Amino acid sequence: MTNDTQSPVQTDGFHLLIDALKLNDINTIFALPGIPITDLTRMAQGEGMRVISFRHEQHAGNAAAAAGFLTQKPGICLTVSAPGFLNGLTALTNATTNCFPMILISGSSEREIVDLQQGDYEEMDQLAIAKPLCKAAFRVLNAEDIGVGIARAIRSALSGRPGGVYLDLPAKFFAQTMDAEAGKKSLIKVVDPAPRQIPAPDSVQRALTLLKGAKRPLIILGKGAAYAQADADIRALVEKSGIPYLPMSMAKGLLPDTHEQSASAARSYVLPEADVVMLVGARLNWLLSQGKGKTWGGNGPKDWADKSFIQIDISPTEADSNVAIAAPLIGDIGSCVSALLAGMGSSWAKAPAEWTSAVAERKNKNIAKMAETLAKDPSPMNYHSALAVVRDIVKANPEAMLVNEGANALDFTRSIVDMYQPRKRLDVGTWGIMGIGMGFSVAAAVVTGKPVIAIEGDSAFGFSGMEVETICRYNLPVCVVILNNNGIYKGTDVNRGGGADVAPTVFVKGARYDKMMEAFGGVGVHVTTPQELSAAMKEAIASGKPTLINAVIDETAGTESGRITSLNPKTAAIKK
Ligand code: OXT
Ligand code: ADP
Ligand code: MG
Repeated sequence: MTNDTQSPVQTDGFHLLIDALKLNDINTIFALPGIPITDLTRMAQGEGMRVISFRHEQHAGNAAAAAGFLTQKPGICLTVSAPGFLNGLTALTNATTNCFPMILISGSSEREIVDLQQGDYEEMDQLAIAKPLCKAAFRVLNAEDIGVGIARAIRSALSGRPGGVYLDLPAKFFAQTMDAEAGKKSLIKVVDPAPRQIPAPDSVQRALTLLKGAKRPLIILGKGAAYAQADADIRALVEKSGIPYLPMSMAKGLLPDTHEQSASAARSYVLPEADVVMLVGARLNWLLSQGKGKTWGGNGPKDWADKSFIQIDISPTEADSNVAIAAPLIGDIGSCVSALLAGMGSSWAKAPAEWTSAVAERKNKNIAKMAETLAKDPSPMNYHSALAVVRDIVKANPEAMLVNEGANALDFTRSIVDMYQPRKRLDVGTWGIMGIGMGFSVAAAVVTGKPVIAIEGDSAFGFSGMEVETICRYNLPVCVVILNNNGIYKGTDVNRGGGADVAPTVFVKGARYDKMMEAFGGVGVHVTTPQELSAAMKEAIASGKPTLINAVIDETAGTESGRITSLNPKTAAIKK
């Protein structure tokens, strides 16, 4: 029905939302349908968007987060109210923690009923719950406001430090109608959503002066540097300065891990020895021992090491969060790095040879030691002999995406498998969270179209394992390798009470995860040797078929919590 003042053509909340996303070049939605967004998923698909439908919202959310990291556009996750929203919230919060841009759009119950707590279907004050857990949260009540709502969500997710944004859409919004022409006019194409932030010239000079005087400089590249897509300039900065660099896990491949200036294999040497450390998109959080203590050459865990930091970051409040930052360089990484390069001029002296050759000596020793270990072929297969295979496969397929989670399965993969190209490695990130595996894999395949290799601990895989159905449904080129040691960390723990239950960290022995993939029409392979693993991985990559390789490894091989054993609280002196 139309009245005199309306044009005959009407639109509604559903279509305006879809149009607002498409207008901003967002063409993929990671979703799980249900009331009140079922029709939205159908219509979005009908309007030419890619709608990837998941089995659990956390994985749809993780996929959106990974898509955001890879593309510098906010990934979209769409969920139903209360329980669906809550399932997606972990991913939204994790994305915010990781500084990945995403938007969680959730249907919600009617405001009037929620606010009076009258018991609506899936009633929950979702906006209030989301607010402290993400970067920004908005609600749109009227169809005519969705253009502004999407624009604000995009700007909030992308500008400054990227992060997760929540957009609350009560059920009534979707069916609201309005004049189509007026609706079209109400939409906003966001101009320059992540404006460059040019560093102040004096802060560039301060950083250069510090670098120039350094005897033992070190560069640490973090996942912010990978996100920034300033790959050529970052490489130029490293090479022009001649400074050894350490990539954090998701910055691996920004320069090939085989680069002569990579100090990965000399980590425990360069951190305490360096006198000037330049952080590029990396925070001094737990992964870097907060910049203090023995890791950095200090005496006790709280002892500030005797060194100066330069920190390149887009967030002006990041500096001094843990230790004093002598030269904060605030701006976007692309602008900061190019300003440094310009300031270095053509006669910049490379890092002192005494330092670089000392680093090289340590590093080569460690690499030789690692090569010896990798050359062994023990029976049963262990992390090293299995990952030596993965290392070769990734070397032969440098464009492949690598997803990685677990404890030992994570830590050994990080140090054994070299990466050759930027943004090819996705992992547990700042929280060390399990459950990103299949969601990240789906996004990696959908966004890049390249083969995906997911190296998973058997526990880690369990958090998102049901999404192998999603992988099969969309026929994605994902090869999941489960390093199966029958449990969390290892499979040999015992029940200390002597009862019939197995220990809390132990799983069903000899589990056949490969059968899960077969159940949905994918390829399942059970392997026990490196030769079998190699053949199965090669076949998976060549065929592009969804594949799950159950790689049985020595159940005694792992250590508690992998490389972060020291973070486990120690028992007090109470012994039975
Ligand atoms: O210099 P040194 O001599 O020290 O040597 C270092 C390098 O120099 C050297 N290296 C090399 N050598 C030779 N060649 C090369 N190329 C080379 N590269 C490096 O190797 C060593 C190590 O180098 P690295 O790794 O760089 O150095 P380091 O000191 O380890 O770095 C410190 C860190 C902190 C940066 C690093 O360790 C790191 O990034 N760690 C991340 C750890 C992490 O996030 N772990 C995940 C969480 S563990 C735990 O929480 C788990 N849970 C609980 C749980 C979680 N997380 N989430 C949720 C939602 N619920 C519960 C669970 C359930 S893990 C887990 C499951 C575990 O079981 P699985 O079955 O899945 O896995 P398995 O363990 O396999 O059974
Ligand atoms: P890692 O875990 O790899 O050490 P972190 O997640 O701790 O990395 O740090 C990433 C940092 O990068 C964050 O402090 C974030 O503010 C910053 N960052 C993200 N994107 C940019 C960008 N485009 N320019 C500058 N800094 C950025
Ligand atoms: Mg395990």
